[in-house]
Amino acid sequence: MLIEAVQGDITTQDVDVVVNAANSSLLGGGGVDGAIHAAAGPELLRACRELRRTVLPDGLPVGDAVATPGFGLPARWVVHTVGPNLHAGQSDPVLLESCFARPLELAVELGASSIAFPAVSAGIYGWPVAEVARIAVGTVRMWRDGVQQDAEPGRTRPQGIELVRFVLFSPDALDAFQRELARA
Ligand code: AR6
Repeated sequence: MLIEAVQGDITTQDVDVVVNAANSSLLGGGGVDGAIHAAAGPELLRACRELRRTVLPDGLPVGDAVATPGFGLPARWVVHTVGPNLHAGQSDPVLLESCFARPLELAVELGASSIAFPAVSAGIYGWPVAEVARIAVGTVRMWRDGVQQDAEPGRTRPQGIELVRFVLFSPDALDAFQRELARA
Protein backbone atom coordinates (compact mmCIF):
# COMPACT_ATOMS: atom_id res chain seq x y z
CA MET A 1 0.00 0.00 0.00
CA LEU A 2 1.53 3.28 -1.16
CA ILE A 3 1.19 6.31 1.14
CA GLU A 4 2.09 9.60 -0.54
CA ALA A 5 1.66 13.36 -0.20
CA VAL A 6 1.10 15.77 -3.09
CA GLN A 7 0.27 19.45 -3.38
CA GLY A 8 -2.99 20.17 -5.15
CA ASP A 9 -6.75 20.45 -5.13
CA ILE A 10 -8.48 17.38 -3.72
CA THR A 11 -11.54 17.88 -5.95
CA THR A 12 -9.58 16.98 -9.09
CA GLN A 13 -8.09 13.73 -7.76
CA ASP A 14 -8.71 10.63 -9.82
CA VAL A 15 -9.20 8.24 -6.90
CA ASP A 16 -12.08 6.05 -5.75
CA VAL A 17 -12.71 7.95 -2.52
CA VAL A 18 -12.20 11.61 -1.63
CA VAL A 19 -12.45 12.45 2.07
CA ASN A 20 -14.26 15.65 2.99
CA ALA A 21 -13.41 17.70 6.09
CA ALA A 22 -17.06 18.46 6.83
CA ASN A 23 -18.93 19.66 9.90
CA SER A 24 -21.56 17.79 11.90
CA SER A 25 -24.45 19.36 9.96
CA LEU A 26 -23.18 17.85 6.67
CA LEU A 27 -24.85 20.81 4.99
CA GLY A 28 -21.71 22.40 3.57
CA GLY A 29 -19.27 25.08 4.63
CA GLY A 30 -16.03 26.73 3.57
CA GLY A 31 -12.58 25.26 2.93
CA VAL A 32 -12.36 21.77 1.43
CA ASP A 33 -16.03 21.20 2.20
CA GLY A 34 -17.09 24.18 0.07
CA ALA A 35 -14.74 23.18 -2.75
CA ILE A 36 -16.03 19.57 -2.77
CA HIS A 37 -19.68 20.64 -2.82
CA ALA A 38 -19.00 23.17 -5.59
CA ALA A 39 -17.22 20.58 -7.73
CA ALA A 40 -19.62 17.70 -7.04
CA GLY A 41 -22.73 19.78 -7.73
CA PRO A 42 -26.08 20.19 -5.96
CA GLU A 43 -26.81 16.47 -5.87
CA LEU A 44 -24.17 16.11 -3.14
CA LEU A 45 -26.06 18.49 -0.85
CA ARG A 46 -29.28 16.63 -1.61
CA ALA A 47 -27.62 13.33 -0.65
CA CYS A 48 -26.32 14.87 2.59
CA ARG A 49 -29.77 16.25 3.43
CA GLU A 50 -31.19 12.78 2.86
CA LEU A 51 -28.64 11.28 5.27
CA ARG A 52 -29.64 13.86 7.88
CA ARG A 53 -33.32 13.10 7.36
CA THR A 54 -32.87 9.33 7.60
CA VAL A 55 -29.89 7.94 9.50
CA LEU A 56 -28.27 11.06 11.01
CA PRO A 57 -31.01 13.30 12.44
CA ASP A 58 -28.59 14.71 15.03
CA GLY A 59 -25.75 15.14 12.54
CA LEU A 60 -22.45 13.30 12.13
CA PRO A 61 -20.45 13.05 15.38
CA VAL A 62 -16.88 14.34 15.54
CA GLY A 63 -14.48 11.56 14.48
CA ASP A 64 -17.12 9.59 12.60
CA ALA A 65 -17.54 9.19 8.82
CA VAL A 66 -20.27 8.55 6.27
CA ALA A 67 -20.22 7.94 2.50
CA THR A 68 -22.13 9.49 -0.41
CA PRO A 69 -21.61 9.19 -4.15
CA GLY A 70 -19.12 11.63 -5.70
CA PHE A 71 -21.60 12.94 -8.31
CA GLY A 72 -19.70 15.49 -10.46
CA LEU A 73 -16.29 14.61 -8.99
CA PRO A 74 -13.86 12.22 -10.68
CA ALA A 75 -14.03 10.23 -7.41
CA ARG A 76 -16.80 7.62 -7.12
CA TRP A 77 -17.46 8.39 -3.47
CA VAL A 78 -17.07 11.17 -0.96
CA VAL A 79 -16.49 10.04 2.59
CA HIS A 80 -17.45 12.89 4.92
CA THR A 81 -15.73 13.09 8.27
CA VAL A 82 -15.87 15.70 11.01
CA GLY A 83 -12.59 16.79 12.53
CA PRO A 84 -12.25 18.07 16.09
CA ASN A 85 -12.51 21.86 16.32
CA LEU A 86 -9.62 23.16 18.42
CA HIS A 87 -11.33 26.54 18.72
CA ALA A 88 -14.19 24.72 20.51
CA GLY A 89 -11.75 22.99 22.89
CA GLN A 90 -11.71 19.69 20.99
CA SER A 91 -8.04 18.86 21.48
CA ASP A 92 -8.15 15.07 21.96
CA PRO A 93 -5.87 13.48 19.31
CA VAL A 94 -7.99 10.29 19.41
CA LEU A 95 -10.79 12.23 17.70
CA LEU A 96 -8.47 13.24 14.88
CA GLU A 97 -7.03 9.71 14.53
CA SER A 98 -10.57 8.50 14.03
CA CYS A 99 -11.02 10.93 11.10
CA PHE A 100 -8.35 8.99 9.23
CA ALA A 101 -9.15 5.47 10.48
CA ARG A 102 -12.95 5.52 9.91
CA PRO A 103 -12.73 6.62 6.25
CA LEU A 104 -10.23 3.82 5.59
CA GLU A 105 -12.68 1.30 7.05
CA LEU A 106 -15.52 2.72 4.97
CA ALA A 107 -13.35 2.70 1.83
CA VAL A 108 -12.73 -1.01 2.36
CA GLU A 109 -16.47 -1.63 2.74
CA LEU A 110 -17.06 0.27 -0.51
CA GLY A 111 -14.52 -1.89 -2.34
CA ALA A 112 -12.27 1.11 -3.07
CA SER A 113 -8.61 0.75 -3.98
CA SER A 114 -7.54 4.40 -3.67
CA ILE A 115 -8.37 7.20 -1.24
CA ALA A 116 -7.37 10.87 -0.94
CA PHE A 117 -7.36 12.77 2.36
CA PRO A 118 -7.07 16.50 3.03
CA ALA A 119 -5.40 17.84 6.17
CA VAL A 120 -8.55 17.40 8.28
CA SER A 121 -8.87 20.06 11.04
CA ALA A 122 -5.79 22.00 9.84
CA GLY A 123 -7.84 24.90 8.44
CA ILE A 124 -10.89 26.52 9.99
CA TYR A 125 -10.77 24.04 12.91
CA GLY A 126 -7.38 25.38 13.92
CA TRP A 127 -5.08 22.38 14.50
CA PRO A 128 -1.38 23.00 13.72
CA VAL A 129 -0.63 21.29 10.43
CA ALA A 130 2.47 19.55 11.83
CA GLU A 131 0.26 17.88 14.46
CA VAL A 132 -2.30 16.87 11.85
CA ALA A 133 0.46 15.42 9.66
CA ARG A 134 1.89 13.39 12.55
CA ILE A 135 -1.49 11.98 13.51
CA ALA A 136 -2.62 11.37 9.92
CA VAL A 137 0.52 9.54 8.78
CA GLY A 138 0.77 7.62 12.06
CA THR A 139 -2.83 6.48 11.90
CA VAL A 140 -2.65 5.36 8.27
CA ARG A 141 0.57 3.44 8.95
CA MET A 142 -0.89 1.77 12.02
CA TRP A 143 -4.00 0.81 10.07
CA ARG A 144 -1.88 -0.59 7.25
CA ASP A 145 0.26 -2.63 9.64
CA GLY A 146 -2.85 -3.89 11.45
CA VAL A 147 -4.37 -4.94 8.16
CA GLN A 148 -1.22 -6.79 7.24
CA GLN A 149 -1.14 -8.59 10.58
CA ASP A 150 -4.75 -9.67 10.12
CA ALA A 151 -4.11 -10.89 6.59
CA GLU A 152 -4.33 -14.58 5.84
CA PRO A 153 -0.97 -16.07 4.83
CA GLY A 154 -0.34 -15.62 1.14
CA ARG A 155 -2.81 -12.78 0.72
CA THR A 156 -0.98 -9.57 -0.04
CA ARG A 157 -3.90 -7.12 -0.50
CA PRO A 158 -6.53 -8.35 1.95
CA GLN A 159 -8.43 -5.10 2.10
CA GLY A 160 -7.81 -3.84 -1.43
CA ILE A 161 -6.52 -0.35 -0.61
CA GLU A 162 -3.47 0.24 -2.79
CA LEU A 163 -3.07 4.00 -2.54
CA VAL A 164 -3.51 6.52 0.28
CA ARG A 165 -2.79 10.05 -0.97
CA PHE A 166 -2.66 13.15 1.20
CA VAL A 167 -3.61 16.15 -0.92
CA LEU A 168 -2.35 19.41 0.56
CA PHE A 169 -3.25 22.88 -0.53
CA SER A 170 -0.18 24.80 0.65
CA PRO A 171 3.57 24.19 0.37
CA ASP A 172 3.80 24.35 4.18
CA ALA A 173 1.25 21.59 4.60
CA LEU A 174 2.97 19.48 1.96
CA ASP A 175 6.28 19.97 3.78
CA ALA A 176 4.74 18.85 7.10
CA PHE A 177 3.35 15.65 5.56
CA GLN A 178 6.54 14.88 3.66
CA ARG A 179 8.56 15.21 6.87
CA GLU A 180 6.32 12.64 8.56
CA LEU A 181 6.47 10.28 5.58
CA ALA A 182 10.28 10.53 5.59
CA ARG A 183 10.41 9.31 9.21
CA ALA A 184 11.15 5.61 9.45
N1 AR6 B 1 -7.99 20.65 -1.66
C1 AR6 B 1 -7.15 20.26 -0.68
N2 AR6 B 1 -7.00 20.91 0.48
C2 AR6 B 1 -7.76 22.02 0.68
C3 AR6 B 1 -8.67 22.49 -0.28
C4 AR6 B 1 -8.77 21.76 -1.50
N3 AR6 B 1 -9.61 22.13 -2.47
N4 AR6 B 1 -9.29 23.61 0.24
C5 AR6 B 1 -8.76 23.82 1.46
N5 AR6 B 1 -7.83 22.87 1.73
P1 AR6 B 1 -10.68 23.21 6.19
P2 AR6 B 1 -11.21 21.95 8.80
C6 AR6 B 1 -7.03 22.67 2.96
O1 AR6 B 1 -10.86 24.56 6.79
O2 AR6 B 1 -10.08 22.68 9.44
C7 AR6 B 1 -15.59 23.92 6.70
O3 AR6 B 1 -16.32 25.10 6.71
C8 AR6 B 1 -6.86 23.81 3.92
O4 AR6 B 1 -5.81 24.66 3.47
O5 AR6 B 1 -11.29 22.93 4.88
O6 AR6 B 1 -11.40 20.50 9.12
C9 AR6 B 1 -16.38 22.72 7.19
O7 AR6 B 1 -17.75 22.81 6.80
C10 AR6 B 1 -6.49 23.08 5.21
O8 AR6 B 1 -5.10 22.75 5.25
O9 AR6 B 1 -11.22 22.04 7.20
C11 AR6 B 1 -16.22 22.81 8.66
O10 AR6 B 1 -17.12 23.74 9.24
C12 AR6 B 1 -7.27 21.76 5.12
O11 AR6 B 1 -7.70 21.69 3.74
C13 AR6 B 1 -14.79 23.34 8.83
O12 AR6 B 1 -14.52 24.06 7.63
C14 AR6 B 1 -8.49 21.69 6.02
O13 AR6 B 1 -9.10 22.97 6.12
C15 AR6 B 1 -13.80 22.22 8.92
O14 AR6 B 1 -12.53 22.76 9.20
